[in-house]
This record gives sequence, structure tokens and C-alpha cells, in this order.
Amino acid sequence: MYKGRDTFISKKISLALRHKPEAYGLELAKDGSVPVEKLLNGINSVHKFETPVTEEDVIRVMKNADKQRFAIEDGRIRALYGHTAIHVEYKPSEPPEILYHGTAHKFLDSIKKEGLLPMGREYVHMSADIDTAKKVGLRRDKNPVILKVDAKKAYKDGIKFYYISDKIWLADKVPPEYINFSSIGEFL
Ligand code: HQG
Repeated sequence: MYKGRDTFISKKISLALRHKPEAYGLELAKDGSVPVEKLLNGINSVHKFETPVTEEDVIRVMKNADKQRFAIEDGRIRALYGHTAIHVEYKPSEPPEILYHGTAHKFLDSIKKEGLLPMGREYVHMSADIDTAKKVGLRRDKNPVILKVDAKKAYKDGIKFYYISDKIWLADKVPPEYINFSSIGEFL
């Protein structure tokens, strides 16, 4: 679990690496990465911490996270998913039979018509486990809907899926015929 400072650091790294790199003086490479040093400089110049954020802080935040959001490689750090600032290309993977998507009741009519769309992001986000989907849904509805996606069938019909971790699978979109709406309420 995070303490207050670590939650703040995690949120600001997400902001910098997913949504507003320019606000931190950053330019994301094609894979979304920036030098760790530059991220630290950006965060420390925008947010005046009592003690500046260090690479050790970032590593601790990543280690204690409920899911893997960032990766550090060769001195560069990137967000693994969730971008709005750039379109990161991933290698498609074959998904499991079923993936889950947690959402709010108020979006259901629209999802029934249009399917799952990336909305503000670049991809639709799903998980292999129900618990993660429930947590995602709880961000938007205190009694969230958990939708079951026939991922394997969609994949076989040509919809592309991308594996990030068991807690995060991405897809370009999920048309309504691959969503099991009868599962609504089953997990509540
Ligand atoms: C909904 C966080 C109307 C969709 C989370 C969702 C996740 C539609 C919302 C990750 C729709 C978009 C992503 C349609 C989809 N009509 N509403 N056709 N299609 N929606 O935040 O999946 O903790 O962009 O159901 O935990 O909620 O930040 O996506 O409710 O893993 O690392 O539109 O972000 O990760 O919301 O969350 P979001 P999401 P972090």
C-alpha cells in the first residue's frame, strides 16, 4: 500500500508519462519512454517536494503498486498502458477465452450500441481477473457492472488484443456482439 507521498508521486508519473509530458518539459519517444533523469527533473521542478523525488522513490513506488504501471529499462522509464498523449504500438497477442471490463451503469446503453471504445485513451482496457475489473469499475460507480468479453472469439474474428500483464489487456475496440451483457449483476 502507498503512503500519501508515494500516491502523489505515482499519480504525477502517470500524468507525465501518459497524459501531459509537455507540462513536465518531456518529449515521449515512440515507445512512450523518457530518461529517468529527465522525469525526475520535470517532476521536481513542477512539484516542490520537501525532499526531491529520487530514482529510489520511483522504484519503491513501482514495487509497492497494486499493478505494474511503469517499466524502467536502460535508464529510461515508460508507462506500460493508459496513454492519451501518444499512440504506443504493441505486438498483438492471443487473449484468454474471457476478459473482464468494469464500468458504470450509466455507460451501458451506449456500450450496448457501440461496444467498448477507447474513449479518451488509445485502447480499451480489460483484465483477465474479475477482481481487477471490479476495482476499475469502482472508480466510476459504487456498484459497478462487470462485463464479460468473449476475447478469444473476437480475436479469431480479427480484433487485435495486446497483453500488458494479467491485470491489463488492451484492444483497439470490442464490438457489442462480443460482450456478454447477461453477465451484468452476476458478480455484484
Ligand atoms: C467507458 C486505470 C460509453 C468505459 C484503470 C470506461 C484501468 C464507454 C470509460 C485503466 C464506451 C473510459 C483504464 C462507450 C467504453 N460508451 N462509455 N461506447 N466504451 N466506455 O478511464 O477502462 O489505475 O479511459 O467502460 O484501473 O475505466 O490509472 O478506462 O468506464 O486499468 O493505472 O468509458 O486506467 O489504470 O474510462 O480504465 P477510462 P477504464 P490506472
